[in-house]
Amino acid sequence: MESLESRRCLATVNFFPELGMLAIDGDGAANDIRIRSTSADDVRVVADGRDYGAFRGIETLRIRTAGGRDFVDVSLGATFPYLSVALGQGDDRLNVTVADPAGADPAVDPPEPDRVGRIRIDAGAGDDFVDVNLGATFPYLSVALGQGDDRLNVTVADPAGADPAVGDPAVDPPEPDRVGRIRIDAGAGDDFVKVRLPHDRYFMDIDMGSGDDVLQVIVGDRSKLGGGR
Ligand SMILES: [Ca+2]
Ligand SMILES: [Ca+2]
Repeated sequence: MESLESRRCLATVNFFPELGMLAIDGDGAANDIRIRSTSADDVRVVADGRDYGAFRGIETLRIRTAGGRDFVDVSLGATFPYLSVALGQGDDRLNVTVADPAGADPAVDPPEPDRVGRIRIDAGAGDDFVDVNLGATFPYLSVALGQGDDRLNVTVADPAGADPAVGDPAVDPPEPDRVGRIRIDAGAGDDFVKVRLPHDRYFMDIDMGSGDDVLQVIVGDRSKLGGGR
């Protein structure tokens, strides 16, 4: 009987073409959501073991896993502007990887609105583990870890091609849309937050909240840092 109960755990996947929104809603049990771009436009969804195939024309991807110990893995090659993940209660695990578009050179191809840009993560209550790996041209990341002893890793890749941190300002003037913004609210609990950035041209707003917290911010891992603007 118990195995029957657990097999009932099934996320709901709805695509609203008029809104360009793909909404994935978990239930109170442990959901397993895996999302992967299969080409420049297609996003494939596997939820609780069921393959929903590929979706095209997504502008907003909204994932809500509700209670339970949920696992969410999102790996994208940058195809739409808005990603929102709410993990709800429970000790959840979230991996988000958003690569820069293939061959993207931020000096030649500034970020365009048709790529993954704004990312909002709300881990909710529970001891959550959130791992975020971003390409260098993302514009906005907001993470709220909520209550619980949470762990967050954020890594931003080195820019492909010309490095805006060391570019020639005369040829390649700094532009606001090349600088990402990162907001982190760690909430209550004993949290561990680690942020790795390739250069210092990101706006950072970090509130560790109450609890016995650890914050590590590593800017640049090579001596090229400080190459001037
Ligand atoms: Ca759930
Ligand atoms: Ca949670």
